[in-house]
Amino acid sequence: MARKLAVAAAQMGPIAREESRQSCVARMSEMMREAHARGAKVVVFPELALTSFFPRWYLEDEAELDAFYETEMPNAAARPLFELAAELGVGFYLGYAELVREPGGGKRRFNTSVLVNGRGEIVGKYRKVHLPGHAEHEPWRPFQHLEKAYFEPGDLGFPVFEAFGGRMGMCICNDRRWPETYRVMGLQGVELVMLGYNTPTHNPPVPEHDHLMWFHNHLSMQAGAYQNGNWVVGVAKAGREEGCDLIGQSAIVAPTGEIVAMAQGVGDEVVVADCDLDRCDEIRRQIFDFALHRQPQHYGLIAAPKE
Ligand code: CDT
Repeated sequence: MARKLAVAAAQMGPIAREESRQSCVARMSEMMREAHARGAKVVVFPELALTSFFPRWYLEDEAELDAFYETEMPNAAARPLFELAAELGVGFYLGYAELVREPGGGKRRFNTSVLVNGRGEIVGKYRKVHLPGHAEHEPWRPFQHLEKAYFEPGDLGFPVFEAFGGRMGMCICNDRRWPETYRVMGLQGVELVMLGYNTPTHNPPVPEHDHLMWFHNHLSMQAGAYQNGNWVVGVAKAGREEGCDLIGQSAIVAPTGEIVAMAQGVGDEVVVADCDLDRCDEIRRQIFDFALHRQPQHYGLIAAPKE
């Protein structure tokens, strides 16, 4: 019998700098209700879904920066989403900025996602490994991409989690462009990779690639799905956010690399697809049988430390 999991990609339109977390959670709750009504068992929300994409701003005031982070999850603002999940029996993936206060007074900052089950319990956590952008203020840019200043690389690796009747994995935005992301989870038998993203349509260092942003988005996710034989659910925060255009194109990609469902616009939008987790075997057995065909003795450079 096929292991079909109905998954919803819950794309979000822009979040204004002044928009409250309560408002974001209300928007997500409405989409969760729609996803549930359409049969979904798990809902994937974007990266940094509780705030505007604040790495676009150079923030010198630490208190101003801290205000974009969550120090616990669920917290008061997010709890209604967790409660709704439990009420409906629907799980979700949620991206947010995480601030960890250390005993000595230090602060650690991560770009984080959690996987929540249909009882409203956190069953998995991931911290973004590949942080794009720059660490210093670069005033020549029309907008900043200060993820390297505002986060440290994730320290949890790429774990996979038994949930929703299968093996679930997570990554975040820029991670989706890196083959290692999917392969490390593929080697753990991941069947469905969830990810959220905020991708500007304009990349200031290489504007000649601007017309390729949509192509590269799908190229990365389709390659990650096919080359490892897993489903990929990629969900955008999209549209014109504080004057910065973000791509949409939230998509559900089959292990064959085919896009089976895609958002039509750049606003709040729910896309649902039945993902048969057993289809991973089509690729894993017939094309990329890791046990039979991989030749890791030739792959040493991939995992060698950086020079
Ligand atoms: N949020 C995030 O990681 N955004 C980056 C922008 C890089 S520009 C090519 C992304 O990979 O989409």
